[in-house]
Amino acid sequence: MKSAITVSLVPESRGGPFVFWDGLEAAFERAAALGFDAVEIFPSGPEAVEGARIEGLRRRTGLAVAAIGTGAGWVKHKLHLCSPESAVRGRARRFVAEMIEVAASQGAPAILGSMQGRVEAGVERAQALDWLEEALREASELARQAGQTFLYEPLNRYETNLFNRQQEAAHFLEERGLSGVGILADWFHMNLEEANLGEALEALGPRLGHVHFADSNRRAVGFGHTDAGALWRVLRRMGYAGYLSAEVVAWPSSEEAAERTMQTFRALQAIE
Ligand code: LER
Ligand code: MN
Repeated sequence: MKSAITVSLVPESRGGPFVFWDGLEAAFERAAALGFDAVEIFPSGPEAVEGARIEGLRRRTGLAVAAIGTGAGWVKHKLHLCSPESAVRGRARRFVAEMIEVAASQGAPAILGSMQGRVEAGVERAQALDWLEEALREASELARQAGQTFLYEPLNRYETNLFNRQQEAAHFLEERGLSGVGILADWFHMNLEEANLGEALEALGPRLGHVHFADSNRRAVGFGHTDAGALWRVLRRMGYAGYLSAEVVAWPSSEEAAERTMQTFRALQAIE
């Protein structure tokens, strides 16, 4: 398993679950110094992750880009894929498509988190799920053409009413034949929604594409009460070889959250 740490480039997401806030360069450098394998980026839009600058940082530090979040489409522009307004859904789909392309150019998958939206008042659930299916099909096809998977993240009940539990999302993807979509299991959301985190992870099998590595309180793993050792054993048994990416609040500071994450990661790696 590989380690990653998040950086937000979106001032409007201040206070959100991201470790680094002071730009790409500082994030890559601190992550490299602490021994992380990769950085996960939450950018304001496709232009923020284009081209030579990130390639230069990747080369200089030897780090990869683990994944790129699309949530700024919601945070900044209030776009989402299940909006009752077709023009908003269209803009949301274009935003996601552009993010998939820039992510793929950095060798990374894009994530559908907040941009999935919700079943809005006055919309039938079946209709919203059809919109979600259509958007996931388009996104995963684009990602496939670019040699990537596309990641779908079930969120807790306070953030969406689409799918809150891992198995509900996995069944939906299965039933709709969305084989190019991987699931992003965020341990913070899981802690709120799952009866048993280990069983929920294990049931995902090869669908599991990425992990948001967060403790029960959304602080760095080691600062809450999630049994990380038990989950690590489950992931190892599953043969999971992807990222554990720290999407956590910068508590008590960015530096201490990053250090604690790496300390925990090393301790997990040492488990027999
Ligand atoms: C939001 O709560 C979250 O977990 C992000 O990864 C999705 O944008
Ligand atoms: Mn997450």
